[in-house]
Amino acid sequence: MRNKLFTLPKKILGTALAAVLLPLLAPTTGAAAQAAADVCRSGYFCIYEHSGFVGRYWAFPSNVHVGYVGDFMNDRMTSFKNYTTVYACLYETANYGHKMSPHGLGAIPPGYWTSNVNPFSNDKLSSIRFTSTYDCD
Ligand SMILES: [Ca+2]
Repeated sequence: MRNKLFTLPKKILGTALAAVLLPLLAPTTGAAAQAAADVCRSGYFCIYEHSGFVGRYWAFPSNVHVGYVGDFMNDRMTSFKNYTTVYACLYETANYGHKMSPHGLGAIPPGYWTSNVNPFSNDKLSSIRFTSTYDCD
């Protein structure tokens, strides 16, 4: 009986939190991404499924390395924006294997973006490591 009294407020709180958090976590896709002026925010490395920053989208904060970009984005990246203050190293396999060199770069500098990666890097990204130096090794 006592437990039920405490169950209700938790449920209400959980629902309220979900209502606030879910829109933040939901990826922007397709037409929604095209309509947005720029969905990538400062402090994030953003990857997009297609050229021109459209299609599936995901944003990664630079304070956490990304050992795997997730099934939703794996082997799909065609354009990206580095809106972080650090370099980003991109890899073809999970856990930082087989370094990629989009546009011949050793690392993606802070502020750099491309609307269409080179064919050797297209649809291959699986992991991302952030570093304060240009060296990805
Ligand atoms: Ca793609």
